[in-house]
Amino acid sequence: MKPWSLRLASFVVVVSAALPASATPNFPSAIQRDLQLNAPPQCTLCHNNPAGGTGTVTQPFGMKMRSRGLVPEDEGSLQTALTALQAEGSDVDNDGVPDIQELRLGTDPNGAGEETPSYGCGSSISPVSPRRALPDASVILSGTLMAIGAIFLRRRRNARTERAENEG
Ligand SMILES: [Ca+2]
Repeated sequence: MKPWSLRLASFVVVVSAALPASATPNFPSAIQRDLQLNAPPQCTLCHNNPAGGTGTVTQPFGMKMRSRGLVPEDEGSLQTALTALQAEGSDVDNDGVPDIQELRLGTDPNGAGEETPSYGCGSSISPVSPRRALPDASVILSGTLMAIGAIFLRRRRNARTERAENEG
């Protein structure tokens, strides 16, 4: 039987793996750099929520980028997909203004609103929803599990030390 600390470590690894992945954090700044935008686009350019995660790329622009080879965590695939959309003049909201041009103009290529807010992943410019500025639940849960694990390991070590002192 495995020591309980190994079982705890396994549990933390399994729970962490099961948590939803966040949006690829470098993509907004990479898009800003590649298209020479004044500010990085929000994660909701591609994801259906500001925190992102697996299965949340449901925005038309994000789906189009994926159809042109975009994969998470791969800036090369991001550049390839942006180049493809620009070359084909993609216009996912069919308003006559190509997606890449909309990004440069600061408008939302998905047609959802007047403009793309100019802040990165997880940020919020709306003072009415301050909870968006909080870390996402997976970060809080992972941190809590690690803290609990550290407390248990310390208690076990202290108990061993105490036992050794009593015996010796
Ligand atoms: Ca458009």
